[in-house]
Amino acid sequence: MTSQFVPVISSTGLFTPEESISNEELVASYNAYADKYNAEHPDAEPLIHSSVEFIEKASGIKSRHVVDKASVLDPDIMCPRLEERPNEQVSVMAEIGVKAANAALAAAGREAGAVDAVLCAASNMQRAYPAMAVEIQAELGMEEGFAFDMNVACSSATFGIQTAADYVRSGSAKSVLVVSPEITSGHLNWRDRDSHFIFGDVATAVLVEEISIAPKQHWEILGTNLKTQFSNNIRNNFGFLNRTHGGIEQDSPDTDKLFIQEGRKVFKEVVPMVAQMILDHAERLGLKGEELRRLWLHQANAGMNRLIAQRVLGHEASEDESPTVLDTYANTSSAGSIIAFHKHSEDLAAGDTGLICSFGAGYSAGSVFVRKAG
Ligand code: CO8
Repeated sequence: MTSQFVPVISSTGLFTPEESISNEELVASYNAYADKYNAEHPDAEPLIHSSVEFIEKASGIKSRHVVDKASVLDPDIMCPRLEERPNEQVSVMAEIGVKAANAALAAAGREAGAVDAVLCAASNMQRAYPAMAVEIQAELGMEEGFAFDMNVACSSATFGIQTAADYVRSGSAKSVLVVSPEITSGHLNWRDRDSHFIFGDVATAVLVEEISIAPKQHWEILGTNLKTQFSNNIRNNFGFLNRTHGGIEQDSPDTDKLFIQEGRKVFKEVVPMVAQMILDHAERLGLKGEELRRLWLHQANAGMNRLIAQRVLGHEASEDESPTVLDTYANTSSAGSIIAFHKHSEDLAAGDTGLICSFGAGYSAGSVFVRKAG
């Protein structure tokens, strides 16, 4: 039986930190660290320099936004330094999440008081509890409703969109904010040559609402689909039980309590898995790949997106068909496909169909087919 309640995307919001690090600046910092390490550890395996050319060719990334540039680039620190805040002050992740949420609310002309639920869907949470989502709910001034955190790594936002759409379909909410603050610079090992270039900081928000209250300019949600399949190839073993193991060295260059991955394996395994998932989902919805006007894919690697888009569309995708924001944002985990959608969707015409798709650790993947109303 189909529901009488129809979920749509009313609007999106984006918050971008002001500071940005170019590949040139990043590589100079890493190389200074490597030179210092090699001088201080003459008997150890020497660290090899990183390279601007490699980073751009292997990933498509040219720069990334961060919340604290100076400390990340300081070869003696190589980690953002954010002052601990008292409990009475809003946490930094909730703060940037609220900025993105307010942008989404303003775009839809919606008062926060009319929102029923906030899902904070991100790869890393500020703390175990109270939930960031509840803090965001309070900061927005919502006196009613409910909020909770959910983490599906890079796929958090699409998992959040399906969860929000299901709440709307079931009648338990009419207006749901999916907020994705990502301070990935906090969990990136800036001393690891293989991955120091990959991530950036940002926050996004998606407002999912019942069609009867949505603005005229909205996106129909034609269908959502989620998939998970266990893999050890992308891990972050940071957790509350770390202290029970004895001795944590958060700043150690070989720590697995920060982001680690087998990037090659991820590339090879995730491309076919995601392309097939999209095609199967499209078929179930009676859609053909070549009918899709635009793909807003997860922003991890330009080469991955090129291959996935080609398999889905049946031809090499143009920048117009599969836009990238990797060059200036890098991988922002769950926020990537939402940034692409936010920045590259206004020009589409009523009736155009597109796909928001994320993939990442877990493995996890989510597809959301949308059609512009109007
Ligand atoms: N500079 C110069 N050379 C380098 C560098 C560098 N920085 N790094 C590696 N190289 C060299 C290697 O040493 C190697 O040399 P050789 O051939 O002589 O051995 C050569 O370059 C090739 O190395 P790789 O095989 O590693 O390079 P790839 O071409 O595979 O590119 C990538 C590496 C870019 C990492 C690529 O594999 C990739 O993008 N893979 C997919 C990654 C991906 O999608 N990951 C998903 C992660 S997102 C997620 O879900 C996690 C969420 C958590 C986010 C929060 C944490 C911060």
